[in-house]
Amino acid sequence: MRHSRESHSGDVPEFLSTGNQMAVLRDLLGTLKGLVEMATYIQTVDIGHFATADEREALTREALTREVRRGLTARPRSLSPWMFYDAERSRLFERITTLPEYYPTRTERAILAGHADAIIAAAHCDRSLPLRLVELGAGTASKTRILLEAALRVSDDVAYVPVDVCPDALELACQNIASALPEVRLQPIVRNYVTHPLQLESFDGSTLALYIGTSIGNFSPQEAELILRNLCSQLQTGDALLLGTDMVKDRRTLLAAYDDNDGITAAFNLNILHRLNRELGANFDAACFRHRALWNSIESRIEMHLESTQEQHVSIEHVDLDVHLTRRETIHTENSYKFTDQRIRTQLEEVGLAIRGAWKDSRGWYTLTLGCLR
Ligand code: AVI
Repeated sequence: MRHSRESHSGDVPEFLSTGNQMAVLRDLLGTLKGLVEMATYIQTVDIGHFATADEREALTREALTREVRRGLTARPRSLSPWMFYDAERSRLFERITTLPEYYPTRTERAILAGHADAIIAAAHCDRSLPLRLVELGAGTASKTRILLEAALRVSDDVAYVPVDVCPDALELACQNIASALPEVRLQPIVRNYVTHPLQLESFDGSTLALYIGTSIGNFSPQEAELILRNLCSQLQTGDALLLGTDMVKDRRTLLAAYDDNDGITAAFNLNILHRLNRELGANFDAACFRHRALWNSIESRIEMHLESTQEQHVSIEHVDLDVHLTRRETIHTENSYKFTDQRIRTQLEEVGLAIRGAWKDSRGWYTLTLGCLR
């Protein structure tokens, strides 16, 4: 099946109707130089000089080309998952979040529902000040609404700054919040916060940054540190970060969450191949690959791979690359790190955050931790 062209890294929301479009454009096209470069996921993509949609699309394709060349010529082979988020992958992820096996989303939602007032009270000590919630990777913001409702119970001046690479998701998030909570001021930012560190406008009040949904788990400890460091550089002393983390637990539960019976996670993983076919002229036959999820207890992470079910040659026309895969050879496509209390503490303390509170579900499967900038 051929998918329509989707929004992805580098796209500008020409249609973004909510919030300040000029601010969004400035943010996206502004200071995009001097970017971080990290071993696996994060690459430099400078879109500062490119104003038109065509130029931005060409640049995104160039980044994809570079990543595919790097990842598919390396041993073991790998592809960075953040490069491949498009509307179809986001749609499949939304389905994953409703699966019986995938507990993180509903567990986090239940913790928020039970403790939103306590979280807001801990983050927003001076109630006379305006409160701003800034969310990295906001998606559709369905869980954030719970926190915004709690914020409105203690303050009548609440702003919400959702940040996401996908304009479609951001538009939906803003529509959802605008219709449910019209009092909240919306300031959406389209940005790939992985490649382009966030730049927030100065704010006369307290800021609560949200990095929930265990998104941090998709990055190595070093990458996670850099993302949190960049985020904290935009906060003032006393501002807070709420971090959502999935905890280490029994192997069976973890594996089931990443290899569900309905094959939705498999489709989410295989979607990478469809995107390479569509955008880079590759000829992957998805039927010749199978989804594999494994628990790496040494690294404390679930790994997702695509395993070649037969010896095969694949050509990727626009990358000018032929790949020979042996039977059982794998392409490593995602990591999802699982946390311990100690690891959360280290991750927060190394970027200058002191833990002010932590909330868990009754099984201890998931933790929301509030860190305050010292
Ligand atoms: C987006 N991220 C937090 C998900 C996770 O659990 O690591 C991505 C995912 N991959 C497969 N299932 C869900």
